Amino acid sequence: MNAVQPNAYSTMTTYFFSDVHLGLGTKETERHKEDRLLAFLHGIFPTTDALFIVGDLFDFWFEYKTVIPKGFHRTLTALQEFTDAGKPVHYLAGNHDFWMGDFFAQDLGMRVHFDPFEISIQDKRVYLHHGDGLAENDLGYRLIKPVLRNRFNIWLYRWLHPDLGVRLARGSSRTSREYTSQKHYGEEEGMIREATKKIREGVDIVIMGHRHKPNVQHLDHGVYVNLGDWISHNTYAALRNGTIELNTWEGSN
Ligand SMILES: [Mn+2]
Repeated sequence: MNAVQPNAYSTMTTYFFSDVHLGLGTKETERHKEDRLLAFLHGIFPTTDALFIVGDLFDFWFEYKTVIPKGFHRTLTALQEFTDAGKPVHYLAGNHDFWMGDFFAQDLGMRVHFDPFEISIQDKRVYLHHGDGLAENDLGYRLIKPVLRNRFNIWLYRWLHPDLGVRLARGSSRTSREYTSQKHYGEEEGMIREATKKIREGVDIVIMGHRHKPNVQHLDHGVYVNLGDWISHNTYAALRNGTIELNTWEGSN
């Protein structure tokens, strides 16, 4: 990597994306989606000073002490190029990929977060939350979330054969998506309410995903950004000189 020139530093950018849901569709669809993501990662690489994945990179991720799922090696390698080059990659778990083990931190050198967190970037207070669990009326999910994240349950699940475990999980991931899409849980309202609360506490920028609907909204003295997704929108946020914007990846930088 070239040394950063002092005058080039101002163009250095922090990027955010979420909800790629790798592994969601057919082999063909997923191949194309991963191609788009890789082109994006390759395109932003030179100007990236840090990269944030705001959840649901995978439609389902589960790892064992000695085994990780196949099919995603190109993305994993591309992300490792960032960390190898000294560009920090933060990965905040979403509701589809919170069963991460130590692979991302230990092998890929990423900074893994399992809970929403605040971080200071370019003198801005930035708050990151995947966006799940904020819906007012979704009591079912609020009750099940601690069960799914329970260490003992994860340990038990690990003893299923991976071919069986992954099949079960894919089925339930699909069922929960169909179930959720039929109901109105006030998800968006819950997210905006949480964003407003954070901004009133002094946060400048709130970034979420999960909704699969790109959105930028100014709330009080801050801004709320929903990152959209990489299933149909190919959207990402760029923070440059303290200003955040939501962009669509059009195939070049
Ligand atoms: Mn999600």
